[in-house]
Amino acid sequence: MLRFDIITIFPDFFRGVFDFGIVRRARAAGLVEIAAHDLRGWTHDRHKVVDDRPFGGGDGMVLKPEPIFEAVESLTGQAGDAASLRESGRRVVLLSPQGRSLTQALASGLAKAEQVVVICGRYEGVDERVSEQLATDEVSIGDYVLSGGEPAAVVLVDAVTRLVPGALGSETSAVNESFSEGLLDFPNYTRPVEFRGRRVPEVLLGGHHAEVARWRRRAALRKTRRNRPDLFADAELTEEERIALDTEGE
Ligand code: 6GU
Repeated sequence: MLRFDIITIFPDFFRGVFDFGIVRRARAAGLVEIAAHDLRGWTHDRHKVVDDRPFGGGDGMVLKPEPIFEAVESLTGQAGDAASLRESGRRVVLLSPQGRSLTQALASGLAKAEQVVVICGRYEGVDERVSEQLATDEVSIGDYVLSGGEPAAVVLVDAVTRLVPGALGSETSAVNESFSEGLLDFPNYTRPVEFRGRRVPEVLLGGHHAEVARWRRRAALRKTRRNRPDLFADAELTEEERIALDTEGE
């Protein structure tokens, strides 16, 4: 059982979001447990203050370290220290635009943990000692700015949960999908064969498995070259595939 504990100033943001699809099923099956916690619950003053002005000046407010350290310590039952947290099979993920990118490989590592504590930062910032001392991972979900880590937490929990063994069910496997081979998925078609003047590629209608596999591989390569040149640069192509793509152009 993998337990997610999300620390946020907006716990209501998460009401209902984990009640659908694979995440719902994984929860129902007891594969994962997900709880959202109000950071203000770990303050000690009357006004439940969680932020303060940045030293050195500047706009915006910075999340204070004390409530965040206390939250992590109470949710993990151990000292707030990244090295010892990691040793006990726990991960503490600080979500921030300054993090390293969330990848399938990182999600896969997190899926092997006992507990993942997720700290939702605010875009103005989080006291850097959280990153220095408490977080085992500082993670961003992409090169754009969110107002807070909450949408990123939903993304992370989804990406990790579907990699927990049993979450996808027996019929599907996370092994053959986008990124598992460093390429985008091949395109899919379903009925009708002709829709608004556009036909499904003939090869897919024939039932020649080897031909279908070859077409899918080339289509995935073409699509990756067009939409994700960064991924395409690292793809390993056979000589035949290189020639096929070059002669097809695009
Ligand atoms: Cl994790 N947080 C914020 N505030 N913005 C982001 C992000 C995270 N990932 C991409 N943009």
